[in-house]
Amino acid sequence: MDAEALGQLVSRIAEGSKFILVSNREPWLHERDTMGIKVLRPASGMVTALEPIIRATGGTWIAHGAGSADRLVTDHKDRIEVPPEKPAYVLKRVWLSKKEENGYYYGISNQTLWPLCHIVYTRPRFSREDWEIYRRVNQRFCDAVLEEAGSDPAIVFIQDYHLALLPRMLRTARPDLFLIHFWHIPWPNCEAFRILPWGEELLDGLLGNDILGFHIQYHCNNFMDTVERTIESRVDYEQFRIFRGGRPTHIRSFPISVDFHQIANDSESQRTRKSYDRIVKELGEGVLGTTVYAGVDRIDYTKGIPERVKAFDLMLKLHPEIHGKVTLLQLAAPSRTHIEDYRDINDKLDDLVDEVNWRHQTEEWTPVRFLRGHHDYYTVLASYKIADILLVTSLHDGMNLVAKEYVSARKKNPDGVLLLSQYTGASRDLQDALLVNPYDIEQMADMMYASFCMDNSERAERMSRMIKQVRRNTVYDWGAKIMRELEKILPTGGVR
Ligand code: ADQ
Repeated sequence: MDAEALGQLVSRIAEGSKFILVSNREPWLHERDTMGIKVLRPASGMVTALEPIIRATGGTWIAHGAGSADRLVTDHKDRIEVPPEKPAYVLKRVWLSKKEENGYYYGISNQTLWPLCHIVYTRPRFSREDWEIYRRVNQRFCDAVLEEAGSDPAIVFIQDYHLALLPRMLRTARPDLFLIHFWHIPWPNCEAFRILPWGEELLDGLLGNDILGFHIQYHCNNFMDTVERTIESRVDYEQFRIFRGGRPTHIRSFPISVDFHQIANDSESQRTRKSYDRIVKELGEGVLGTTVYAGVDRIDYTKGIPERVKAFDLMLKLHPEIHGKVTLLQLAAPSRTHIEDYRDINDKLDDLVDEVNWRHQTEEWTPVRFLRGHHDYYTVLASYKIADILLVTSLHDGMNLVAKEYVSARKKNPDGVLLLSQYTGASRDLQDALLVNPYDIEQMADMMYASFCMDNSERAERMSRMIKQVRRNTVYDWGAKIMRELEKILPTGGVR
């Protein structure tokens, strides 16, 4: 399945009705800078996955306009055509006040639902005022979708935990719409979920959907159990659907992926080569003579970044013979820095990296190189080329696209080891990775050392099998699987 085939599939299924994608995060931000206005792509797994699909299908993407120059470039209906270099779809922006952004995005989305669903021992915060704002903002998104749909039939594809109440709002206003929702983060077990004071309202919101998707079956099972124990409904375990108010919501797993061929090609491009040379220059040529362990993450307490630095430190303590022969390169994009837990982990990481470097470094060798920042796409690809071993050590992660991007970037040269947390959705798909429990620092240090020692043929065999896996299951296959599921539940004759 490629972009074109997916585009054709969606057009056939949608039969001329509108295709509307809704998410909190916008795929392109316009920011003011000293030179005028610059356009940015956010570091977000959700955007990375969805952009190729909407490019293929056309339609409208509705999202929060968060850039400082966003209003300057949109028309009177808050719309702009994107991507900037080759417009393929419309971006419609929803404007939020600072107070709304605080209550809805920094409050409920990222201090309540994010920690509640990830279960990494960061306590969720509950504020009734924020919940009211969350509800109001969901209504704003609802208004924007209704305006965009007009009176036409439409398929609305909703993203993530920021918009849990939107499906019920849309279902009430327009019972004829087809609603699909993809939840990009884990769904917790019922015991973890039941502390949410607004659990019933949230579930009712999600049960407005026709299809609700998660990355893995385990999250589907958790969702079914949560509904059964929390809210009045009929839960059908045989067909994995839930009836509330007559119409069923189909619960399905759709493991997300990446644009394999695009990443494989771009990894061999001149721009990636240039970024590669720039990183090597910045780090010093000497780094290429070492085995490079790399991490590429948003700085988030779920990603297990301090844990991997500690494991690297322990490996150096246990194996002095590899001093000077290994480097840990971490690309780390600051994220959600208005939230205290995120500021804490930033500070903690600085201290930890200083401490580890202080303990082991010599005049010629700095073991940990920490490149803080939102790096551009080609720099991320270049870091995959540099990485002999890629570290994905999330404490919990819905899928984790970084793991699949690394594998794609290795197509031309099937070499390199993927060390992967067993608590990522990706660990179900990439069985040739070395799986680790990131809470167990000692085991992780052992596995890091085992990666260092792995012989060439085993590395190549494992990587080749993972390349095959990702090539057969790209983001277009993910989109197609969702669309085929929609086709199954449509009345004969399509959306109309
Ligand atoms: P995220 O938590 O954002 O996604 P992930 O899937 O790893 O996590 O995607 C991160 C994206 O940002 C990747 O495309 C990566 O290349 C990019 N990125 C990371 N660090 C960067 C940096 N320093 N500079 C620039 N770019 C960087 C959420 C869920 C995941 C799920 C995705 C998609 O938490 O579990 O896989 O959505 O569903």
